[in-house]
Amino acid sequence: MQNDAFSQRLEAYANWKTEVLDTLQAFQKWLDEHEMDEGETDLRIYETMDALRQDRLNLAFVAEFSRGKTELINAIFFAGYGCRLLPSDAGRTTMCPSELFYDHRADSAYLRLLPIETRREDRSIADYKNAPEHWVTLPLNTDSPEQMSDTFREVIRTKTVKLETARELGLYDESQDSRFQKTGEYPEQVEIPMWRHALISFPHPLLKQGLVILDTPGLNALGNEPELTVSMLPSAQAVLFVLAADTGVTRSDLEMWEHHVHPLGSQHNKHLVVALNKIDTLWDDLKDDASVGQTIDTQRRKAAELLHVDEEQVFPLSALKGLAGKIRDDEELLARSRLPELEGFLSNRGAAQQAQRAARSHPARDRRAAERDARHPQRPAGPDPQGIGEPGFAARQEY
Ligand SMILES: Nc1nc2c(ncn2[C@@H]2O[C@H](COP(=O)(O)OP(=O)(O)OP(=O)(O)O)[C@@H](O)[C@H]2O)c(=O)[nH]1
Ligand SMILES: [Mg+2]
Repeated sequence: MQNDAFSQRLEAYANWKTEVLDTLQAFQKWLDEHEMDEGETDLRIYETMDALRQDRLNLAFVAEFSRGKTELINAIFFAGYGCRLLPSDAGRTTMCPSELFYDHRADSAYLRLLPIETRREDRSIADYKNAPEHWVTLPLNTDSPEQMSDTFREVIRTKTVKLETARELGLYDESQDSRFQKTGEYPEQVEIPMWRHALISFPHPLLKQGLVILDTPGLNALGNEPELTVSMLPSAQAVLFVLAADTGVTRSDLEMWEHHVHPLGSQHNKHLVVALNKIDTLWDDLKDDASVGQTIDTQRRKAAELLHVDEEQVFPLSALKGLAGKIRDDEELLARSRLPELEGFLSNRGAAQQAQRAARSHPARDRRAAERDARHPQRPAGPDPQGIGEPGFAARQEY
């Protein structure tokens, strides 16, 4: 993973956090030794340390199906495992939103799946996260990338149910059924996802440092699971919208961008990045590099115009070749995939945003802490010795 600019920056940020935490701890000890510790100062230090420990970077991948979201996640984050870790296939693949993070409280890595039938209950995914008994837990053997990639295939599982059942679960809509639109006939059986949500915890260095990745399924997912658009995406610091160079910007890409993604930038002030994936489909042995480059530039300009974003926000790349380049240690292929350009951008923005957020969060917390101090003069329970507070299953989870 030595080529991975993103992991290097995130690691640098994690090291910076550790240094600040050590300094704060030393400062507190010094105050104690000199009997200068006052309740308010003590609490301020505690809150600052807590804010640093809880700080997470949420990165969401959103796009129509088959644009290469999952392949891009594999290429940016998991090439170090030497294989395609998350399932990425032709057609509709990822069937439920999948969150990847590191659960510091769990003894070992796991994949937890929320059955699709929970859609019958009027209960949010966030609420279910506090009720582990409703999830199916599968262990992940982190020593075996093959076993992990096999287990991850659960997130693409579907099952066939009667039309009634699909309707009850809110998973059949005749206006979206092209066969019904053509023939006017309802199907007897409908294929639906097996799971509603997946939580994946494993000790990848980036996830350990507080990165949370959200992979979303393409087709209809944003309409089917309102929690995605209402809370999960708005709580991400950055949203990566993926287009494919072989299809260009289609009508459904545009619809998704205009209804679900672009508003996140304007209303929630999220950082939006566009990946123009699959540029390898434009590579042509009969053309020289310069004219292939021109074709890619034209696609990039058109995509930027249609989405009304700056051209610099659109990153032409090939996730497939980037992944292959990293796995095979082929520097030339990796450079040609242009994946490092996106990684460089993400690492600069990601680390900068985290540092800003951590710094910004202190004054308000300090005020709250001081108020609490006045009400309850005793010090709260000591900080989490593990270092990074609660993980995905805990009440702290921001989604
Ligand atoms: N040629 C080429 N194919 C790619 C690239 N990235 C992904 N693909 C292929 O495109 C198909 C879809 O990729 P996925 O990663 O499953 O796409 P997705 O956006 O996650 O799709 P859903 O999970 O269905 O929403 C797979 O066959 C990938 O191998 C790329 O850069 N170049
Ligand atoms: Mg996918």
